[in-house]
Amino acid sequence: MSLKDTLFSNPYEAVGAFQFDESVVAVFPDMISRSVPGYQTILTGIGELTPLFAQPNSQIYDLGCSLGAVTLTIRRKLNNLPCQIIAVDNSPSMIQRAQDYCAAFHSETPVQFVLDDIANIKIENASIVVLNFTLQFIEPEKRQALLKAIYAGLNPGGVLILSEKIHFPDPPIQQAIEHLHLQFKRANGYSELEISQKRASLDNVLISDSREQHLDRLEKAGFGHAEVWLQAYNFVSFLAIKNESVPRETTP
Ligand code: GEK
Repeated sequence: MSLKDTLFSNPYEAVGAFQFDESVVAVFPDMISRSVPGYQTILTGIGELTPLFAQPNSQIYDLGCSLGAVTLTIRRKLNNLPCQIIAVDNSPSMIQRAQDYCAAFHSETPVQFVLDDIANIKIENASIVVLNFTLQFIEPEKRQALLKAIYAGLNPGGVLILSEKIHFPDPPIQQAIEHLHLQFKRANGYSELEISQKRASLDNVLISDSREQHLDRLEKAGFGHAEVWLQAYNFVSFLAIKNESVPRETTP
């Protein structure tokens, strides 16, 4: 049972930079579902996409796995297709808790939990790679290289599912959609104090891009197909597919 997120309910003199530490881990499921519109629908969608793209004897990566929600969803939908899941997070408390959660559900699919920075992970023989709200925490200048490495490690026909908080270049649109997100948080019981302290804490930690920047980066990484498959206010999920290998032309 996840505890209620009350991390920012008391006034702080100075709000520190957000960290994925033990206090966050304890309230994480409650925090993410009350803060990220569309989170559950994205998990459901990732589950539905799994049988379409998982390839037998390939690897599936959940990068920035937190408590392993994506890993568990994918594992359920693999239906014992022989694959290995690699779940990575650089927060020791997250990885520890993810391992405990995962062990509570029986499955034939092996999951390897790795405590490391995703920049150090070699992606290989991959059919599905998921970055579910993780890229936004990576330094912007390192994002393109990470997507390139993911593209290189995907098998032909493999996919990257990338979910992110985005911003909009047009200020009136940004303001209106930001308002919708604020209303979502208020409706989920967050006070004005909690909202403003959390925002200050995430400042310079969560650095968002626009939809266009993401699509441009995916194209530059090599993906032949990329599109938004779900958007809830300023939260989107992209599906990017690596082209099937085309048969080499035979010389007549
Ligand atoms: C979910 N995917 O529930 N290397 C590894 N992990 C990192 C790094 C990094 N460089 N930077 C941040 N993280 C999950 C939700 S949460 C999203 C993902 C959120 C990890 C960080 O420790 C945290 O667990 C996760 O990325 C981001 O579907 O809290 O908004």
